[in-house]
Formats: sequence, C-alpha cells, structure tokens
Amino acid sequence: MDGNFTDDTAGAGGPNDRDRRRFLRTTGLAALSATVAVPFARFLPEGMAPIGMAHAAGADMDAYQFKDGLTLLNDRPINAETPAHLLDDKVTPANRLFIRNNGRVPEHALAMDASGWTLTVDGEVDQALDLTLDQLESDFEVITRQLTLECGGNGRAFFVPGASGNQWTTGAVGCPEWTGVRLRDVLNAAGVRDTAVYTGHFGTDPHLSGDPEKLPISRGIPIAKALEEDALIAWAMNGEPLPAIHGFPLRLVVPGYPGSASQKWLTRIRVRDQVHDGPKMGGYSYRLPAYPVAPGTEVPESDMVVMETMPVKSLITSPATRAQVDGLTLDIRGHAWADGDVAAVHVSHDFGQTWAEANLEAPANRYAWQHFSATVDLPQAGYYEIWSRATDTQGRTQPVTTPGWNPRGYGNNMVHRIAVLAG
Ligand SMILES: Nc1nc2c(c(=O)[nH]1)N[C@H]1C(S)=C(S)[C@@H](COP(=O)(O)O)O[C@H]1N2
Ligand SMILES: [Mo]
Repeated sequence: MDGNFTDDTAGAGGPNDRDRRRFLRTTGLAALSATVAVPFARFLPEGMAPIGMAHAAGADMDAYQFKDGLTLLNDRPINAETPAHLLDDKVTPANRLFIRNNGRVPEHALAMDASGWTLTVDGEVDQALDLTLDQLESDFEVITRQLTLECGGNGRAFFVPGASGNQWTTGAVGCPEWTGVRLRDVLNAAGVRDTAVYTGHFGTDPHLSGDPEKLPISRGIPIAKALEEDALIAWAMNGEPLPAIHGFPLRLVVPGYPGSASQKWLTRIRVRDQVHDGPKMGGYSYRLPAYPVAPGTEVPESDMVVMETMPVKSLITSPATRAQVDGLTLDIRGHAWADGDVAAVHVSHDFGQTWAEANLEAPANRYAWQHFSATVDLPQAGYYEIWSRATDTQGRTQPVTTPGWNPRGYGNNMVHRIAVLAG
C-alpha cells in the first residue's frame, strides 16, 4: 500500500473492490483468500473445498513457506509481492523475491527432482537440440548476472478505474543473481533460420483446471531480443539451485521485458516463424492498446498489441513508508532500473515541487538495478512524502501519476511515494 499513500486504489472500498467481488463470484476459494490476503485454504477441513483444490493450494503453499514478509495476494495460483522496505538488499535474496504463478507448482519441482530433465530447442532451427542439464553446463559458457525481474502488472493496483488481475502495488520486482547460459548461445548452437520471428517458451506447471492438455502460460519474445546477450537460461539463483516455486530446475530470465517472458520450469524453446500464439500471448494478456485510450475504455481485442519493453522505474527501500524519524535529516535509499541503464534518480520531499539529484551507482552489470541514495534536509518537523523518480539514458522519466491506462493495468511506472513523520 506504500506506492500511493492515499491507498484509494489499493485498499478495500476502492474502485477495485468491485473487481474483487466479481472475482469472488467467479473463482471462489482462491479469490476469497486473495481478498483477505490470508493463506487459509490449506487449513480448511477436507470437504469444505474440493479435495484436489485444497490439496493443491496446500502443496504449493509448502513451497512458499520460506518467504519472509511477503504479502500473499492469492494462494491458487500463488502470487505474492514484497513490501518495498524488504527489498533493501542490493541483491534480492530468494526469500524476498515476489512470486507470480499462473498455474500450479509442478510435482517434480516440489520434490526438487531434476532427473531426466532436458531442454528441447526446435522449430525454425537447422538442428533441433535436446540438452540435459549437464550438457547445458558443459557445452556453453556459464555466466552469473544480476538481472532485474519485474511483472508487467506491477503497479496495477493504482490504475483508476481498476483493472482485474493481481492487485500488485510496488513489490512485483526483484534483482537476484542468476547463473546459467546465454539464451543466444543455445539458439546459435541450434542454428536460427532466416524464417525465425519469435521464440515460444514451454514449462511443466500444471493448469489450474487440472487438464493435462492445457498450459497455464506459454509466452515468447522477438527473435532479435532472444539473440541479444542478456537473456539467460538459468538453473541457479544467488548461488543455489532455483527454489521450487521459482522454476526448479531451469528457467529463462529475460531482463527488460515483462516477467512473463521468463518462463519457469523450462523444457522447450520453440523458434517460431510467426509471433508466438501460446496461452497468454493473445487477447488482453500482456497486451496494450495500439493507441492511447481514455480510462475505462472497452478496447476491441483486435486493437491490442503485445507489450514488449518495461518502462524506467524506481523504488525507495529505506526508510519504510509510515516511518517516524528523529531529527530533520533523512537518509533515503533505493533502486532504479530500466530497459537498459538508468541515467539519474531524483527525489522530492514536497510533492514534486522541487527535486534533488540522488547519488546513483553503476549497475553490477547490464540490466541489474542500480542503487541510489540521498540525504534530504527537511525544513521543519511534520508529515512528508518522499518521492523518487528515475530517468533512463534516453531521457524518459517516471510520470507523477499513472501513465497510459490500459484494460489489464500493465506498465505503471509512476513515481514511488512513501510517507514519513519527521521530528
Ligand atoms: N512456467 C511458468 N513460467 C512463468 C510464469 C508461470 O506462471 N509459469 N509466470 C511468469 C510471470 S507472469 C512472471 S512475472 C514471472 C515471475 O517469476 P517469479 O515467480 O520467479 O518471481 O515468471 C513468469 N514465468
Ligand atoms: Mo508477470
């Protein structure tokens, strides 16, 4: 609730309450627990929910237990975000990384069982590949990179009128260190044909319906993006095997793009001769109107286009919002990220009337978030909002209000705001 201090759009009674009620009617138990943000489904006696359903939530919740201080938005599928002040680490620890699942956590991951795992690369390639985890590690250069991962819907809660979907405030972002091989190297080993247009990514997570024929999500990226050097096929996070819930044993990490491009539990990359058409590539999923629309507009599906790069953004991670601080000197810390590098971060203590430039560190590597710090001298004791605003190397900066309303509430990069009481 700390992204927009008035909380109107994030809290009960706000415009999104209507959407929550609608969800409640349509998806039942999972939505109910989302509404009250309590993971209670696993504690229900059997019989109070379909057994498979209660069990599913319980098993997935077991894989969630190591998380520290996250806000659970939904437990079937599990979706949880991190309060800004718990993202203060320069490298996001696994227990503080948000979770965005569209389906269930697969059984093999729950058991941390990677036996027989292979990655298939096929489609518009000269030579289809079937690579074991050992082959991936021995046949390609292994690299470790700190890469920012952010859900395309981060900030959705602040759109007015509200958009359906997880009501992410500011915490569907993190920047762990990933170890793996370059997606580019693996694609080049298969030999990408001239006909290649897009990738299509496939994982093993079961669909919520239990129907084995259905995939919860299968997204892809333009082939040019896939052939840049930054995207990784990763098996480790912060030096440890991927946690079950984050894609064990293998996932993509595609920085600069919506998190949905970073397929977890990855088994197959199919190079396509057209824009990939897997589940959640079409309709309103991860798509934006092709032209600016007035808030609340019903945009025809045919006018929606795939969302690609993520916009420049910043997050104040210290102090925590609603902090009471002694004295009038305030030390501020946070991170900023963009599709590429961030050029500057500014902070304001007077609702954007004046801005001061923060100290900004260079990224650990391309697409790692950058740390900023600033000392703000407040004029007198009282209530303040501290705002942060990042600007990328192309001069694009964060708006002070929600940008570009769209039906599903993607791409909200408004300035981050926290409140403090000083003196
Ligand atoms: N197989 C699979 N991959 C997935 C998803 C999913 O539901 N299934 N969710 C995607 C979305 S929308 C996001 S934002 C990121 C979240 O990654 P995380 O849960 O590890 O933080 O994973 C992406 N990869
Ligand atoms: Mo996402």
